[in-house]
Amino acid sequence: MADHDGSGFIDDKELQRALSTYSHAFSLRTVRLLMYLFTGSNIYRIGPKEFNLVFYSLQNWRAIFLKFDRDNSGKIDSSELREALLSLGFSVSPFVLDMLVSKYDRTGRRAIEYDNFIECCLTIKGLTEKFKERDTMFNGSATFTYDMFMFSVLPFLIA
Ligand SMILES: [Ca+2]
Repeated sequence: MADHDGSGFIDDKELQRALSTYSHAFSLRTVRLLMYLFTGSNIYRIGPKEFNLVFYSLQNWRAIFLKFDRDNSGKIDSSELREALLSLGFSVSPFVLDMLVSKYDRTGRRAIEYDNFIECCLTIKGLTEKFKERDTMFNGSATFTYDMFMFSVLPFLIA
């Protein structure tokens, strides 16, 4: 059903439509970020197997969102985000946490809505993985050439 044009693949707009009817509206940016993380490429096209993986991973993110929205406000504030990230194994400094809330809050109320929460977590997860690939001593420090750095970071900026 999600394969609207019957091509045998799901493109970014088809995925956006499929996921948005399920529970919430997703921005094309979040959808593309999901596709990038599941395919490792910037070709916005997935098959049935990846479609299932994306679908179930979103259910997982939804559960995390609901669990850490402690006050049931429908949004994740700074302390809720800190706990959610910690539970995922990401220990960010107060400075980074503050930057995340200002960047992903589109409401102006220092709180992050569902779609932006997913976008935020996917970005943190993806960037942390890129960093860890280079943190060979596991001491929180990594060496990048300029090129490697750009290759690691750019997909998250322009997904
Ligand atoms: Ca909340």
